[in-house]
Amino acid sequence: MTDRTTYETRRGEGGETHQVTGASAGKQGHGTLTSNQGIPVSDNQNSLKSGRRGPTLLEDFVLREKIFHFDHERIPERIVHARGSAAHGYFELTHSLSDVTSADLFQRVGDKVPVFVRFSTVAGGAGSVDTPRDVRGFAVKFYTREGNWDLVGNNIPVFFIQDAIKFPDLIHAVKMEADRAFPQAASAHGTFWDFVSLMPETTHMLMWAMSDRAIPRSLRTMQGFGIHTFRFVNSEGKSTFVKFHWTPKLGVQSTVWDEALKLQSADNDFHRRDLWEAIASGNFPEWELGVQLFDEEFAASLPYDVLDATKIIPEELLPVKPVGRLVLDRNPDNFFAETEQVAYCPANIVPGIDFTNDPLLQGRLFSYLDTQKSRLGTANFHQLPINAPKCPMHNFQRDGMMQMVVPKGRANYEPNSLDQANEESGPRECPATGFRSFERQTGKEEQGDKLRVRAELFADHYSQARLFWKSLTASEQAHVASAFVFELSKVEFQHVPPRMIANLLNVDKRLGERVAEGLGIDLPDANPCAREPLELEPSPALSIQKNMLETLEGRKIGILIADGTDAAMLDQVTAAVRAAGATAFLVAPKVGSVKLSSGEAIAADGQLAGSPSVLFDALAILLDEKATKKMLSEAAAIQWVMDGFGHLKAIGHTQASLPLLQKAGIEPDEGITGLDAHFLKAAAKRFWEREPKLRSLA
Ligand code: HDD
Repeated sequence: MTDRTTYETRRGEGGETHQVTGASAGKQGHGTLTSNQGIPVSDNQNSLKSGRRGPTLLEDFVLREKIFHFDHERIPERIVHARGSAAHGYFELTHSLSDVTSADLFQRVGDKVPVFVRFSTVAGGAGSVDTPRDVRGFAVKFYTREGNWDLVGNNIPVFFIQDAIKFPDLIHAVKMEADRAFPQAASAHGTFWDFVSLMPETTHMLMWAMSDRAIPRSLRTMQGFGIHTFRFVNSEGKSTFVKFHWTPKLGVQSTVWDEALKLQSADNDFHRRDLWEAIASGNFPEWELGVQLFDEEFAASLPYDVLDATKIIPEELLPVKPVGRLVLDRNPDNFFAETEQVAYCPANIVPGIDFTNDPLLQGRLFSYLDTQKSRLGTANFHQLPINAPKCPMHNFQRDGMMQMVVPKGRANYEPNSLDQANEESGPRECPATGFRSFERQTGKEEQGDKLRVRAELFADHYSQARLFWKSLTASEQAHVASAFVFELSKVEFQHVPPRMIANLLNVDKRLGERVAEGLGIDLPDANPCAREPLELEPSPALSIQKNMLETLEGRKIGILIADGTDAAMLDQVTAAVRAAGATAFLVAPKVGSVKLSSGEAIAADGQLAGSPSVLFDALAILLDEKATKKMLSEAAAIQWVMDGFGHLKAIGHTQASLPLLQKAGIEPDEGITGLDAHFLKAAAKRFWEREPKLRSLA
């Protein structure tokens, strides 16, 4: 809506400004509904008709404009990463990197730059669920004083393929199948496994994608990675290789597979809602940015290629140096204008940062700019508020569809000799501060004949897949093996699972055997390796379970109450949960009113059937004897407890609620507690050791 009292029109060469003033300007204030032309609307309920029961008239411009605009509300969704959620925030520098980069945002400790961060799934459409097994995008736009820098990464530090030329094939294979348009948001289908089993370079990433990393509990508990090796360049022009890592303050947390599946029906928007609510309630999600810095000599000493995006550098070998914090403190004002229209591009870099020859990165530098033209429809997409730099921007690019800027003056070319004093001649390049590509003295490998080849060490497809496998706990390994079984069990091409297992045998013999046993098929021979795998040292930093933070901060505790619940105990439990930094969410059979033991009636936060226990990190059951008896014939209550137990969560309960636990088949263990301090400690954990008693894993 246009505020007509301040609306300005610009006219003529001189660009004088005319304000709409006078008595008529004030007639419609902020509250008046208008058309897009600013014409006040008298009736927004009825179209214009000829007679009471007659036809609608073509002259009804109010109706036509409204429907015309509605018809064009959607833009093409992203070909990948279509489903996403985003937030505003800032990046604050905690350690200066001025020795290795001239990038302005890395100079002065305490400096903050605004950011917009979008998290996403990869395979599903914009309306798909939040919790499929999938890689998560982690894209950060830094609005620095020297222009926008986009670090467009994922929550897994490696990628499926080594060369961008394979990206369309990978994405075609993983998305819903071409003829039938299913499955939505799932890699568990024939074409995906057909493709990846033919591409041994995907093996390392598949190990991660089948691990618990691909079923995060919250966007707030994911790591992020820049993946490629980038370059820093300092003020002397010296280059240092760099890999970027985001580490969540709350630690990395994931779900159990059965929980992720059930979350899909419990709440399609589980991650989106969680991010939104955390920010809205002032619990701002936070990550630490860390860098791994190294030189050419170190790179040459590694048995793998740092230009190969299917490889990591273990942090035990090259520590991650903390440099700053990312805080998300503001939800978007409008999902479409910001989250949908934000256009990231790995080619957006600032002076002091540069690319390497990673062939996957090089292909990305073209793809993102290109896709924005098709999504946002015009080369002027950079003018959208969410994409525009927050520093001054001047050049001689002009016109194009949807030009929002009204450039002044005659100079739209350069060089020109128009009057500089009046700034009529426009901006000029600046050799001293402008972006300069790093001038590397290229070696034999980096120049020469035109070749469609890959560098030699790229042929090692299994060493790091094995390293990852060896770094996991037994429970995490069982999850990986079971995920392979689950996914391959959905593949109807009989010849594909054996071929995949033949690759897995090169990672670890037992892994291959376990997947074959889980599927109930014969064990194939291992695939021949292009390069024999190396025995690399495990990296404990890669395990979630080994590094999980035992904290209640940022978690959500589901508290089951009903008529008769002890008021004092409820007070005590909710106060303790809140004091520990978690949210207490009251679940009751009737949401409107629960009559506590004190006679006080309170409202619950959620109704039992609509608030399954998958939504919570730990459960507390505060039922008295009478309520427990009622719940024994309430499927939702039994399922609530059974799932909480099955998803390896702590359950604190009153003595009177014990029969409900028994009915749910729960055998007490360390995670089943009273409602005392022990519960708070248990609620900060998952009880992995419970799992083998509950389900057979591969
Ligand atoms: Fe990509 C979107 C991450 C390889 C082509 N990619 C996209 C997004 C993320 C990534 C997080 C969503 C950004 C947002 O929230 O809007 N992509 C990656 C990572 C890769 C990667 C970490 C490998 C290390 N991507 C990659 C390749 C190509 C693309 C090799 C093509 C050659 N990616 C695109 C794209 C998208 C995209 C088609 C879709 C929407 C968009 O760019 O803006 O251009």
